[in-house]
Amino acid sequence: MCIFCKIANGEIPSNKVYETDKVLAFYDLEPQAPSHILIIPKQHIACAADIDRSNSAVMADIFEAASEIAKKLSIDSFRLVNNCGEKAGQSVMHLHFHMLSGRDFAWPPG
Ligand code: DGP
Repeated sequence: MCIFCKIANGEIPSNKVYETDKVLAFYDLEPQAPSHILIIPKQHIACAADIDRSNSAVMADIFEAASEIAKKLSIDSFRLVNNCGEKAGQSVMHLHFHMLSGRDFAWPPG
């Protein structure tokens, strides 16, 4: 079982921010911004390239989570980042979105 599946089922503890039956959000262990939250589906999906008709509803749940977290934590600007595949920087092969806030972010990202 992958590390984020273990976090989702409580086997590995995490600092939770938001939870529904479909998604979980918790603080990243290696923060890249003053606030760095990971939003994951509880269902194991390896990466964004594995989203299809059968599981795409979870993307709505993830974006709803981001919106709810922003309201709950009074975050007025944030960046949502998904790394899909090793060359894009994905190190944990369980779909996740980085929700980063609390500093300025460059665009284009480089
Ligand atoms: P990525 O490189 O896009 O696959 O991002 C994976 C992120 O997951 C990285 O920022 C560090 C974080 N991470 C890895 N293991 C753990 C863990 O056990 N707990 C928490 N909270 N974060 C983790």
